Amino acid sequence: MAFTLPDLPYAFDALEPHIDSRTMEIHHGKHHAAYVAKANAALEGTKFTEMSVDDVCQNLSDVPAAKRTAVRNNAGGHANHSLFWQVLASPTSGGGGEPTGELAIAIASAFGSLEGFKDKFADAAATRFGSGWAWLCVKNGSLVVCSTANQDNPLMASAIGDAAGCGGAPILGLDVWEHAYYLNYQNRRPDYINAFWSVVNWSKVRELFAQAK
Ligand code: MN3
Repeated sequence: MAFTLPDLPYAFDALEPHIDSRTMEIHHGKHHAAYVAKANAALEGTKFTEMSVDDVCQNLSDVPAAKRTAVRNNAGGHANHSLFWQVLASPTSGGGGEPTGELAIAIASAFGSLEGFKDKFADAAATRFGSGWAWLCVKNGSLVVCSTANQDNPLMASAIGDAAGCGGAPILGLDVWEHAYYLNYQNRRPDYINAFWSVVNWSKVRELFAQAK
């Protein structure tokens, strides 16, 4: 089965004023849709169309060499954006606030405090040169922060090594490509990163943490 563009789990304007409606519309309907179409084109006629996109990323080294770069970029883009939409929520529907439960305990254990985690994650996002992502991952049962370039992600680690960041399982991601924020924030990436905390869907991150552990 070919990949399909997942619906956004909220309206385009749900994340206003932190992430604007027009950005969401273009980001989901044009950028993410293009990754899906190009991943499908690259994988057409291969066994990889039977896998989940996360499994394709984890098995990237098995993809025929001639297709691997296209799959890295576009299956990566599909996987990354599919996670990204899920870990965001409207501030009026549970977005923002603080993590709870075992996730809160694990964050305090790994980073000293929630603020310690936010500083580390924001630093990874701000210092990623050019386009890429910041991640919170579960690795060997613990939480780690890393970042990757372009549409790479930590699931690709066995195929692309250090370029995949920490090699853990991502449970929170932040897109720092300019297409994710430029309409509203122009060159002010730190302002976008700061606004992100107002729309994080911590209950979803908590669920992904429980699955990944
Ligand atoms: Mn993007």
